[in-house]
Amino acid sequence: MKEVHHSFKIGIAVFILMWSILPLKIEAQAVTINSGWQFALGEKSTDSWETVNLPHTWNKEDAFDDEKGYYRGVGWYKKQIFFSKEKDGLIHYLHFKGVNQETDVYVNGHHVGNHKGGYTAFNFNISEWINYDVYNLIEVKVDNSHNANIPPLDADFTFYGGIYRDVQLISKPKQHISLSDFASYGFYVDYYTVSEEKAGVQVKILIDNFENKSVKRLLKVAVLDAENKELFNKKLNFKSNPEASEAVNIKFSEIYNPKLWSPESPYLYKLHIQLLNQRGEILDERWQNIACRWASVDPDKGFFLNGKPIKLIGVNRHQDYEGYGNAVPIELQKEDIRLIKEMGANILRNAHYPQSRELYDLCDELGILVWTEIPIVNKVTNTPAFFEVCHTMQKEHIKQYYNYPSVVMFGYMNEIYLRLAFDNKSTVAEKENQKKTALDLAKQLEQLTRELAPNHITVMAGHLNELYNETGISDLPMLFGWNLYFGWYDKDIPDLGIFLDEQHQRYPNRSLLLSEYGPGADARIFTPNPKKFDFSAEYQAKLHQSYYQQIMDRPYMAGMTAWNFADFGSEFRGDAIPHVNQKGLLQYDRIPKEIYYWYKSVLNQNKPVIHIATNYLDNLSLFNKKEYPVQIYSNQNTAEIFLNDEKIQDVSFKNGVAFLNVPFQNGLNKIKVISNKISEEKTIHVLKTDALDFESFSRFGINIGSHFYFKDNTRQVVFIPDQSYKTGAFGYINGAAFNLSKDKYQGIPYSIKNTDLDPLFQTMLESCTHYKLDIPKGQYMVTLFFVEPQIKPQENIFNLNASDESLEKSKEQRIFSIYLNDICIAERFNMAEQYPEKYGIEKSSVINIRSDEGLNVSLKPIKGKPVISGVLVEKLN
Ligand code: GCB
Repeated sequence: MKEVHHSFKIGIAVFILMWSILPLKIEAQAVTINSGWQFALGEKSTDSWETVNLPHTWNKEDAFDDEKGYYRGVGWYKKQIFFSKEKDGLIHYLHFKGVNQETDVYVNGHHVGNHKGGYTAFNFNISEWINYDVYNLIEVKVDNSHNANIPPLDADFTFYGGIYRDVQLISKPKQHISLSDFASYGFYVDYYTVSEEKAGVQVKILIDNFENKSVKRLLKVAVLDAENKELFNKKLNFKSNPEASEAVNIKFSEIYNPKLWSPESPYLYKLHIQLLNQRGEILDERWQNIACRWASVDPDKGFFLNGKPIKLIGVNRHQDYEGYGNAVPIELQKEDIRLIKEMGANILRNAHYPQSRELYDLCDELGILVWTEIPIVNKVTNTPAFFEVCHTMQKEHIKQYYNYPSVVMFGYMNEIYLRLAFDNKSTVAEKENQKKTALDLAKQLEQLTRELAPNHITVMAGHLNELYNETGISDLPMLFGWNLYFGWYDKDIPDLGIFLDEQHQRYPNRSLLLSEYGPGADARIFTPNPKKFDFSAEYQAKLHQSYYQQIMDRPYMAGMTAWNFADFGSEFRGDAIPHVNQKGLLQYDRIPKEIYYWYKSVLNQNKPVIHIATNYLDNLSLFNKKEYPVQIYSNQNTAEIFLNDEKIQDVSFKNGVAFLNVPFQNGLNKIKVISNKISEEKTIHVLKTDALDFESFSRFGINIGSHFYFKDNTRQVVFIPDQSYKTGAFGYINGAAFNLSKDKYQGIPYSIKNTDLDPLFQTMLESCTHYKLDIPKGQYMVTLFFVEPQIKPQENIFNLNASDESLEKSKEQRIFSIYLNDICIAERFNMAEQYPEKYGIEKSSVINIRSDEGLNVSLKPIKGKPVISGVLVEKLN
């Protein structure tokens, strides 16, 4: 079809003819075809087809198992669809909302199209291949192999393959609102003026005519308010040229004193477009939220909405979900957006790719500003093909997401120099080439974005590296986001402000946002002495609370978006839960971590909030300790604290939090917090003891070589932190905590196979030959936990610094014999030899303690230094 794209200016003389009679509607035009697909992994010649429903991915299991890697290759889907004779004469499209990552579609054996890129929608016109009154075979080949010409090439998230969003069959009369402009909705809404006094809406509508003759048509376009009251309408008669795609521009007069859209008051107007034929039948129609708002950034004063400064505080979001991979039912995903709103966030960065369009609709409705971007992450390929895919992807992205009032920022790159910064193989010339390639692509995409979306803010995010300044890439977008992990991958928490001030001073014309920050946290880990890289709930709280204050103190910062809303899949990671990046404010299954409630209490000023942050503390063991520090989150000023109905303290809240040491009692503890408007009560079980007497408890676990508590949810045991031996207690006689890198992380940041107790194994004591527990006479089951820390360190750019020498030492053997008192339970124990990888090894033995000798664990070295990760003692008799 030829593209005409000239525009009709409608004159004042809008003539109303016979079309004003009540319109009839052409039958349902878009049908979701998610159910009953046949699926085969690998080539389609196979006999093993299974029936699946969409959304679907083939990686929801293998991206989380103990085997390294996940299937990246081809998968086939097929389905038979019946087209009745009445459908002849319509134009049929297959609409794919998201397929990762390269798709080829065949209808009755004919190749109808190819699409590259896993996160934008696409349409194929399949009309010419359809047969009527019979079944038609639709076959879809999907490939998620690494492809040097399709971004993302490399990133910290799992590239699940499959048709993971809905598929629709759309059948339209021969004249319809275009579905061929990069799978946009076929119209683009703009505001020729927008202020508190007045807002003027205009819309460009693309009409496709598939007939080989010119036809007369009527467009009816209306602007309605939130109560569906029509404010304006325009009717335009026009003639569609044969086989042409044409643009119609419609401009409405101004809305005076418009209700402005903002996160506090997300007032939405609506646009209604109808295309009618001469008989008054509706050929096509669209509804769209529209809103009166304008946004800008200022290098000194931050972000402005509707002319007023607002601090952007929110989250990044990945689309995957525990148990589903990326094939997540849309209703579950919408829940995320509601949780983001409920937390009090006013911005969402959809990192690192465009997400389901339904979610942007919800952001419009709820009042969440959106930064949306395409997945050009970590590195680029210097080929024309890669550049072309990037251009097309950004065109699809902008055109598909252009109309959402919530979308104020369009981005196109994340940490594009990450790989380069860690590259110690390329020559100087090759590195210069890589710098230039990324810069060239960024310039092109910046220009493209400004052309296609002149009223949006362009954005990009970079990591902590001078390369962004040196190349000038950070000065291209209107707003530059720093992804900063001070207190995690880099230096310390207070270094954030120092770095930002220095940047602001050096680059006074650059607008800045903190686009990522946050530590990993696991609800099974807690400690009164939180440390970098320990994954404790307390460290997460400490970092977020400080970062928030540092950003609030700096008016030039446009805002901050936490990394990440929820934990997400990243196959190669060795966090406390392997294959999952655990920097979420919520767990992968969307159970909120305590920090979510803290944000709620600082951001949500409308409703009173009180939250006792003890969810992770249940089953706390206190050995020889009087109290444990607890945080209470609230947006109130003060509160009274009661423990088991006795008042213990008055507290006042600063930065949304009050800290108090709770003198827990052995057994059940009821904490109650009352402020004048609101109260909360929590009950937690505590095992409190000053002796290993096994009187009020029958099991005792120690997280050897570590400063944190670790909760084993299966056994319902909390392993307590380690200590040096004290008479009447427990501890190591000798040895020191093992760390692969001194200041970077605790223990070994790797997935431990064959166990879910990764954090217990990941931290350990080295060179300990004697470990002692003063337990009374009796019979016990003693379980010791071991892992060999130095087998096959995997390359993991997000956890490791390439220059770490310790990583080069592979297969360092250690051989030792293990004794419980004088009984040898393992002779010449050699993990490197017995297990090819990092296996979590548990050794259980029954032992009778007959005197006051207690339990002595001896690790007698034969070669190298012995290691041990934990001990669990269970009283039998
Ligand atoms: C980043 C990346 C993000 C990672 C994150 C992390 O800076 O932009 O994709 O997931 O760091 O957790 O390391």
